[in-house]
Amino acid sequence: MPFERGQIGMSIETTAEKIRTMQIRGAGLIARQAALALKEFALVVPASSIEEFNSRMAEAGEMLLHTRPTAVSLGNAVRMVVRHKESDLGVARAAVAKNADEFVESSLQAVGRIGEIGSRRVQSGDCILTHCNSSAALSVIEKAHLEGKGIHVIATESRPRYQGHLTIKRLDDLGIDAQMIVDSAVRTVMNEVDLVVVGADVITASGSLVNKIGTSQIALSAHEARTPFMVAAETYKFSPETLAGAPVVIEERGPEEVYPAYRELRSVRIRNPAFDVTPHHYIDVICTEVGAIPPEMSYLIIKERLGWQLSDSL
Ligand code: RI2
Repeated sequence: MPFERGQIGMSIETTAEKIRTMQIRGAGLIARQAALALKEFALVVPASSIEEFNSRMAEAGEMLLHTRPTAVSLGNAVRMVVRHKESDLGVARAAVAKNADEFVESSLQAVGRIGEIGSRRVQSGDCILTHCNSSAALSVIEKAHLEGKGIHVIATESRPRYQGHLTIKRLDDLGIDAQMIVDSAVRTVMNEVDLVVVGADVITASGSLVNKIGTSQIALSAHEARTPFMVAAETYKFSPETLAGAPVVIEERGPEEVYPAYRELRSVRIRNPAFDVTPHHYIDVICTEVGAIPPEMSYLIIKERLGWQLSDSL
């Protein structure tokens, strides 16, 4: 019998709720926190057989997956953590815990490595525009700053949740020369920008980018101004499901985030799509922990790094 709400394990429910309400946010961080919640759950969940254990783990994974429907990082993390070939219950618990620790460690290393790889493309004195709050994009910016490149940064505020405030706080802590603009000022400043660097929630098999709402407008503006557009993304943000052409679900969040008095409206509906799609031909390079690739090579990441074949997605 499946677990009822309240029984699935505090770590899973609490983590799921924090991810849903964005107290924990950012595609990489939610994946790491989900992995740690699965580890905790695997070590304590009551199970009398390996089959029962596997089915409990699958249920817990499902609960985490449904919190942020767009984030493929969650799906990839859950798959990597719950996968094991053990038949002994105790050994299986330990295997899942080890998978989780390895995922977290490799995820953190990936963010650092992306900084090193991405910063090679930053020139001295560059003005970098970034959107929302991406630890991978900030890793590139931080590394370029630490290398003494004398960069400056323009950060968007990123309505409706103002993740740009987190970005400018980090830039300020690092002592990086930066400015914040409203999202609609991007085109006005684009001629001052040498490089756009953004993070990713999903990279599709064709190399298109799903990222915070507003990213595609920035890419269009960069394209018009001939400004290079870089994506910083760990390989677990590439979507195997898109190999078979599965569409990426774009999360629509509540109207209160955009217009708190929405209940007073009679004929107007507030829409709040959280992400948008930037076609691959607006992207110059995707910096991953295994190297910088043109977006058109995304299929190879899914095949060789994530181990998916076309036949897996039939
Ligand atoms: P890192 C965020 O989503 C932003 O869209 C950001 O670009 C992306 O996750 C990647 O973030 P949200 O959780 O993993 O704010 O690079 O909706 O930190």
